[in-house]
Amino acid sequence: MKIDRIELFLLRLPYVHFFETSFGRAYDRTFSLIRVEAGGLTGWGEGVAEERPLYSGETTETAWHVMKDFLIPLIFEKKITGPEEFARAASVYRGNRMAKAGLELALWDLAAKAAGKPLSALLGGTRTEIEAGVSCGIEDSLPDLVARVGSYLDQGYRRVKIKIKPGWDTAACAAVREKYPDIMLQVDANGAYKVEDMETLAALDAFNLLLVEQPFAPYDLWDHAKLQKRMKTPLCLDESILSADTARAAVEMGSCRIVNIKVGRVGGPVEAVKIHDLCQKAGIPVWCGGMLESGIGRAHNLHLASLPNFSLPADLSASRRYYREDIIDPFIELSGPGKIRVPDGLGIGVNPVASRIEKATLRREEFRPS
Ligand code: OSB
Ligand code: MG
Repeated sequence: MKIDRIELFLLRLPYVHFFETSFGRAYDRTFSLIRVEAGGLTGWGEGVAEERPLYSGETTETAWHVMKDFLIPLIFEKKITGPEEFARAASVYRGNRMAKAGLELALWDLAAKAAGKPLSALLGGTRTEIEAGVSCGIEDSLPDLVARVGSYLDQGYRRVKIKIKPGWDTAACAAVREKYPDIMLQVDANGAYKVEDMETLAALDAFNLLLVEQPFAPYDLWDHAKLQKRMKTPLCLDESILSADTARAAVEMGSCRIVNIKVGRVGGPVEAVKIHDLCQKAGIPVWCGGMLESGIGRAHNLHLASLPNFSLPADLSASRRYYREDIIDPFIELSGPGKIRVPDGLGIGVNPVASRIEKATLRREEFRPS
């Protein structure tokens, strides 16, 4: 099915509550949407590159440039119609994984709609409901943090992740554990620590955490391996895992015992499924990470998280955890305590709402084959 038209949108949506990580505090999210049209069908993807190159080296502007000047021309010139063909062709370009992923996601939604199936069926999903978790940012005070964790538990979440950084780690864990000794709890440092901090990190063993996510810099597989030897809590890598090859290296080196998979970070679902399969063979559990996506990106994550080796709760929460006016209808809701149902309609199975997208759009551009 020939692609007739591709449209890029740059959006900004305000968060219901600020989100602070070791990178800093943010009050809203700037991201891109990708819309592809073929034979009367429409596929949607979301680009998770952020305004500033903090989590990754990509930004909304570099991703726009790479999509506009390299990847979209590639689709039209090579008459690409499907996501797997796109992933193969796009691999001639290095890096820029978030740009690649946004387009590949849109092509997956389109392919599933053309096949008359939910996306999960094309990816090899086996679950109809996934375990949902919530990611809690750094707060102004420890009582604020404990109160926020409490409000998420009241809403039905069963697994909580808290962001840590030097100076907001042991005390934050102690404060949450004192009030909630038995909840499923994990922490994420977004690479904020250095080798000199091994002692502080090893002390996190005292808090019965499910995992410690990305304590060191993305490139630093070696120090993660050294730390993992000293800790009984499993380390989990997020930023470090860019591909199936880096996942294999991390697993073989013992840099982690758990892997976080995000489609944006690894270049799209084709690579994400490879990582899932490789980890499954190696006995390494994976879970689906999030980038505070809008409903479109989150729906894609739900389909991916339905694969069998996604065996730990995801960073996937209901629409209202993130945005007052999510851009899909209906909103994503908890389907039971700590659970979200995988949409069973065609493709991603959620409907983008044109008026809400328009309201949040900063820029829009459309492309057609020449
Ligand atoms: O490191 O997992 C992360 C959000 C933006 C960038 C990086 C991360 C996150 C989250 C949010 O933790 C998880 C979610 O989408 O609920
Ligand atoms: Mg993370």
